[in-house]
Amino acid sequence: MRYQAALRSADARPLPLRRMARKEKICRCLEIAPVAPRRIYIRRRYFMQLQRNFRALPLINALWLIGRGAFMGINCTGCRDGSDLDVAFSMAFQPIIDISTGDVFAHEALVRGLSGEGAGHVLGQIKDHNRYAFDQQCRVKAIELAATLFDRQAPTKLSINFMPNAVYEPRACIRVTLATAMKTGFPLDRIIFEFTEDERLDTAHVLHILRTYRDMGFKTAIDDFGAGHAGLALLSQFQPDIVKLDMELIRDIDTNPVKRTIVRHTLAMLNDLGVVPLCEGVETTGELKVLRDLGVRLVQGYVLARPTFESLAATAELDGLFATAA
Ligand SMILES: [Ca+2]
Repeated sequence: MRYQAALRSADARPLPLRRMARKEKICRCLEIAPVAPRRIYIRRRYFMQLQRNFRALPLINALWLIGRGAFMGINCTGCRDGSDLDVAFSMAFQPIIDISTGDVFAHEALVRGLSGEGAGHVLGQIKDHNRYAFDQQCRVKAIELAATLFDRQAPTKLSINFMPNAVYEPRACIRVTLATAMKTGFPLDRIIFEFTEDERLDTAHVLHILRTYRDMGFKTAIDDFGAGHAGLALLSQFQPDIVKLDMELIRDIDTNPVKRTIVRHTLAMLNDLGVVPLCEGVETTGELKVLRDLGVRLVQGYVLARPTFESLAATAELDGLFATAA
């Protein structure tokens, strides 16, 4: 409400013409009706202060959407911060490399036990009663750890797996994520939300989440594309920033001409749609070389780096690997 009040009490003085384009862009982000842009006056000083503090217009946009959601009565009794979760866990990080430059594009946060046990150890304890709290705490832990581990000056992104069936209403359920990002100063446009489609999910619900997250300034990714139910039907209705090709398509692609054909055409399709492909589960230099020859830039897999517990993988040793694959 504070943000709405700030907007309502906006300056009654119109912005100079040269700033109209910027103002209209802000209005679009805030979903303010564009019918009479000259009559919408924004307290510039207020926004500039927010931008200085958080260096991100998407955050302002997100706060507006949340405020509007609260105003519209969007809330739910399950909206807790997950602090009462009865499962202890932490995170490992696996880099996603841009093999055209050798730079780390992002780190995916992967759930682990407190002593580094595999994801199955933790996920086996997640049931209906704690799914929401777990999903909330995954986001909190990933952002808190990333805020301490990531180089603040680098544009490296953080990729978080979220559970669509643990999101009741995206605007309400994102509050803890935003609060954590604000507390740690982690920019929203450096967060990618990736998810896997599941047969039990309501597609309309998934689309609502993805579109809301995009409006808030987050990046989105479809995970495990080509496996199970994560496929073309969803892509036809929503084009995310990134599609992660499932590791089953990548495995042995250097010796399997059928997989090469499927991946080559999938890449062409994604290129036409303006979606960035990411190949995950790359384990051999042979697979890496084929993907590079097919024009893939973003790669994730053991051949580049394994997940490292509560730390970031050293990527300096990748030079030798690229030389091998060349
Ligand atoms: Ca994933």
